[in-house]
Amino acid sequence: MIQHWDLFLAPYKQAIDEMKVKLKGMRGQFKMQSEHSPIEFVTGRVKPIASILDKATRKGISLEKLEDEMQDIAGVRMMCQFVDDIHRVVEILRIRNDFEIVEERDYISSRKNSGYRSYHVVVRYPVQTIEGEKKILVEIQIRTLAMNFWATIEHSLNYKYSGQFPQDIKERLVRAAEAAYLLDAEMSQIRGEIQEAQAIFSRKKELDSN
Ligand code: 0O2
Repeated sequence: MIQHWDLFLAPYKQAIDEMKVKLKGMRGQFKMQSEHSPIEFVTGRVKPIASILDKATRKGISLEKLEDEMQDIAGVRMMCQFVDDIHRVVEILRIRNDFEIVEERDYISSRKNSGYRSYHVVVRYPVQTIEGEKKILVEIQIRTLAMNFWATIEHSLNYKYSGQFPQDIKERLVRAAEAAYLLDAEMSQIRGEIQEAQAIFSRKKELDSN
């Protein structure tokens, strides 16, 4: 069984490794042009087997249909400083031709009831294997640092309480999501100031290292 999973998950791992290199590369290109990078950092993971099985049961997906019906076995996260950066990143993803966009889910314009905000882009990414090309579904989640902070904390609590939050925790999480929303809004208001400071700081670092 383990061997079967290793074989099944190998192209997903390959897709994540390749996409991380490519998407991190975009950050380097912005830096090279001394432009603000809309991408702060990129992470990726293959969903653990236990979570795949859990989700398959929850959503009634048979194991034979995992490949076509579970869109986030391979997941990439792109973190941005500002909400506007998310839209810039999505536009850049739309013009790339190394994958095909299958679906977009905008949980920023309409957040989930939990308070979750993020922009999801599901893509079909081709990996080259010794048996030929294989197209893999990858879910790219694009979010601000504040959205990521909230989602990471909520995810751990969700695990702790198996999704059954006590009422007070649920309310606090919704309030924390509102605070994260306000933080993003405030940061967007002073975006010009922040970027000017960051440009001065990176020029100074460059001068110091010469
Ligand atoms: P993990 O551990 O991140 O892999 P569903 O799973 O039913 O909510 P669906 O149809 O798979 O939804 O698509 P969706 O909601 O676009 O993407 C699911 C993924 O988005 C989740 O994966 C999380 O990563 C993230 N997500 C969605 N809603 C929430 C939320 O309320 N809180 C947090 N913290 N993350 C969320 P998994 O499989 O849940 O988990």
